Amino acid sequence: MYTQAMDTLARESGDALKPVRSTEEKLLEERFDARIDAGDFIEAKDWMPAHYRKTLLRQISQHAHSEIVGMLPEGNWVTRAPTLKRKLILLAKIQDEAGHGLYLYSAAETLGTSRDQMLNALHTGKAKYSSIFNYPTLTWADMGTVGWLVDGAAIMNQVPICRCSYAPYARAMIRICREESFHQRQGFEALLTMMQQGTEAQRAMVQDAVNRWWWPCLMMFGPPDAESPNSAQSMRWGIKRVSNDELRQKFIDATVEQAKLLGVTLPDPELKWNEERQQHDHGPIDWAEFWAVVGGDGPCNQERLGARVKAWDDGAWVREAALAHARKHTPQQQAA
Ligand code: BYC
Repeated sequence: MYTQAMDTLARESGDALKPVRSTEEKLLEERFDARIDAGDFIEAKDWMPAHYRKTLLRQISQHAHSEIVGMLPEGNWVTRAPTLKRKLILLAKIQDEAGHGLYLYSAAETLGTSRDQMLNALHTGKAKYSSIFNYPTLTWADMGTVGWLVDGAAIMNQVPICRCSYAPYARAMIRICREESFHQRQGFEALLTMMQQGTEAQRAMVQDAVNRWWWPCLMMFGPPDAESPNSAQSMRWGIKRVSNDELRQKFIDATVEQAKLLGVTLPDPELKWNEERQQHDHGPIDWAEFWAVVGGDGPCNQERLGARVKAWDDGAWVREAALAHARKHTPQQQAA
């Protein structure tokens, strides 16, 4: 609908700018809200408010960027996996993540922004990706811990997105979540092997990895609800179904039990069961650290972005060759 492009701003009394909406647009918005309230899914060609489109594009493209940046800390360990079996599992997981990036970029493209534009935003530091991938993977136990905790947190956050009101995103998430489940289980199993069959040094390596990843994993769910600028509107539109704090709490409650099975300690002396709330209490999260990492000041931000930009530059010849091949096969070329 042409009205989607009519994002005109009119100067009202004073200096405040307010969008002018036609009667038709107001009607469209009412119908859209009614569809959301009825639990309908929105498809790419349906009318949607400009802000809904923008919010989705922001979240889906950030999610896609997280998948492909998330390949880097693991790629670091492919040549050092301890056995052939572990190497194959790790390679499969990393390939899955490339696939997740592709599904998500495709879902975002349905909203009218090209992949090149999204990647440009990533490479120039304008777009965000998950804070978690700005931490280093120092030992082999980090691979198991990333699978167990990082993918575990990702599943907790992503399962509700399978019911996101924007259908192309929801469809992509169903497949992604199935694969994430394998990722989490392989991580847990790798750690269990080290804890039950490993040496004292290997068990200490697992505990050290858990100590380093626990708090950054809790930050993955985003800022507390009261300080989350996007949550209220995203929940209203059914983009987010469960709040940042609720998901974080569910993750903590589930992980405490798994940690007992593994025989590791979670590095929070204040972590304890609260009978009244029927949930675990936990110690304070260092939000200053979170915002520093999100703002570009984490331990590996520069390295991660540098690696992505290099991969893009190194791949220029592939893109050029693919374009040349496509041009050769266009009907005009064939007719000539
Ligand atoms: N890191 O208002 P809020 C994976 C930003 S992939 C960086 O609560 P929202 C995996 C947020 O963007 C993991 N930035 O935002 C892959 C916002 O800034 P802008 C990625 C963060 O969007 C490979 C500001 O803080 N998962 O798991 O309502 C291997 C205020 O936050 C973070 C997804 O992307 C963060 N952790 O909620 C293994 C899932 N948190 O954009 C694993 C989809 C917040 O206004 N995304 N910010 O400048 C979401 O569910 C939501 O976007 C979030 C944030 C819960 C992450």
